[in-house]
Amino acid sequence: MSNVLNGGDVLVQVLRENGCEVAFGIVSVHNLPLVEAVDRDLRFVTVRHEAAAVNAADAYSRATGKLGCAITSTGTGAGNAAGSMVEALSAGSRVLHVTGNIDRRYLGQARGVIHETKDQLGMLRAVSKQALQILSADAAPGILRAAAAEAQTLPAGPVSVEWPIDLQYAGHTLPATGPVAGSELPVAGDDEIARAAALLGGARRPAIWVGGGGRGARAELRVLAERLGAAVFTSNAGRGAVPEDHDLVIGNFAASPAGQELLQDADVLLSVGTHFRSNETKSYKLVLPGRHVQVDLDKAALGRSYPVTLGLRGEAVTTLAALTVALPDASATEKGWRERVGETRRIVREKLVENIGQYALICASLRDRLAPGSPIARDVTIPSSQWGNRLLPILDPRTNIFPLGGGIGQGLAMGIGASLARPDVPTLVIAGDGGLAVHLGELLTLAQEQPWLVLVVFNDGGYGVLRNMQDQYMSRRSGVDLFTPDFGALAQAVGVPYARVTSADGFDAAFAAAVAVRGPAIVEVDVTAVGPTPVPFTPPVSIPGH
Ligand SMILES: Cc1ncc(C[n+]2csc(CCOP(=O)(O)OP(=O)(O)O)c2C)c(N)n1
Ligand SMILES: [Mg+2]
Repeated sequence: MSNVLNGGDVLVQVLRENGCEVAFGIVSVHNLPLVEAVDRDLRFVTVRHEAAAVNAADAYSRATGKLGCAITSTGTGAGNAAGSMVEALSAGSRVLHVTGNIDRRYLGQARGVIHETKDQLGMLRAVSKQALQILSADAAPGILRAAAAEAQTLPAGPVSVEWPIDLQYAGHTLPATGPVAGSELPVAGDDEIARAAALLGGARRPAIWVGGGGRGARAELRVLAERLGAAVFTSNAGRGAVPEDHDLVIGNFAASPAGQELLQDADVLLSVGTHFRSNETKSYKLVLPGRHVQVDLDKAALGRSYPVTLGLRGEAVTTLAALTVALPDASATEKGWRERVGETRRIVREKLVENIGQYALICASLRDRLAPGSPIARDVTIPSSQWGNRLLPILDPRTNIFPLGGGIGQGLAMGIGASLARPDVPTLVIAGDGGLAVHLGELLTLAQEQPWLVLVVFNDGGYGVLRNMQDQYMSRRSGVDLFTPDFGALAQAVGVPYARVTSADGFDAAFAAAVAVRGPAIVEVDVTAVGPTPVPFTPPVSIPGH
């Protein structure tokens, strides 16, 4: 059975096959048929910058585990998407990025066709898992399906497709089937599993470190951690893989003093799907236990940042399930280790609460007023880096939405994408005044789409984290003080309810009222009025001489 369709209809079909119901983008002469078809048959969300389209598609994907889709124009439009493609690539997000291209007959001639770019495919290749080119109507369905499949094949990542505009208008025949996401994932051998199980099963003080690659193995991680009585550390990306209200979860606290101590005292570490990224390992100086079993899909990751006793190449779910089955019946775990883990879990949190003073009230209010399944999108601002990325409990990995690559300005669009995927619960966005300003235009998207989303802006009149670094390490401040808008007037201009908070005590009532709006709302926290945290936050990067 086949039908004659234009390119937009084909894209809709491929999105449907992948359970994707929303695409984000900006309409252009170079994507008109795509936008028209998506808007007609699915949902097209007009963002105000192409970077936001990719961020929203990325978070839609993180919040659901499904494919997210961004549609951009040729040249500048595709280029605008690049920074957010870098983020989607860092995070391994399942994003299909479809962009225009000039008419096929003019390709590669540099004759100055509107939107023409020197090497668009090269640019896309540099920021995506894969970049593909459609060069005929016959090839389009196969290429789109292959792109969607590649984006979702583990290790997942964003895939770009460039599509000449004349071909988007052409008639297409859609074959009944096409490529599907790869299911043939590497599986560790029985011997290796047996050796790893013996190492883990013999551990007196076991620990597990979960990265983003372990997010999908929730049940398996929990069973394994409970069987072993293992301390569960996570990277920022691995947060919530075991819910952070679980007794064994230390969480993203490995670099804290008590976290480090526990990790050093552990005798066997099982790490799962992690880069051991610099920010979480004190730039690789964090000491790990002497015996280390590492599980990763990517062979190159095994032993890359830390030596391994045993590296298992395999996908997390199947490998962890096999490991659990192969564990010896009797537990070797030292008496008292579970209690020590519980104690450390308590200490690292208490210590952080001390360091942030009254901001702990804000943190507690956020968790109390949200649903367990509420997406929690965090831009790169002090409240995220200092406590949102650690203390604010993540109960479900799909709610853990943050720019892994550390780029500011992506939080609001991520929140919008996540909230459209989860309209049943309130979404939180934490942003600073600086990060919000990067894509202030997305306030208009927020006003237009009306998702149930509370944007909490921490306003300190500048790039606070860099200001803290300059105060600590440099002789003067530079480039950190910002003109900030009157957020109340701004909220009024876009018709979004707004409240300003000047004390930590006053936050809960304002936030509760904002959540009760069941639509977009903004809460501004006047950081200058609330006051500084007892311990100022500086990021974990090294400065020569310090
Ligand atoms: C795309 C990008 N540009 C620049 C930076 C450097 N940077 C990191 S945090 C930050 C300040 C963010 O300011 P704000 O959102 O107000 O948060 P605050 O630090 O004040 O809490 C900057 C400029 C970055 N991380 N990403
Ligand atoms: Mg700021």
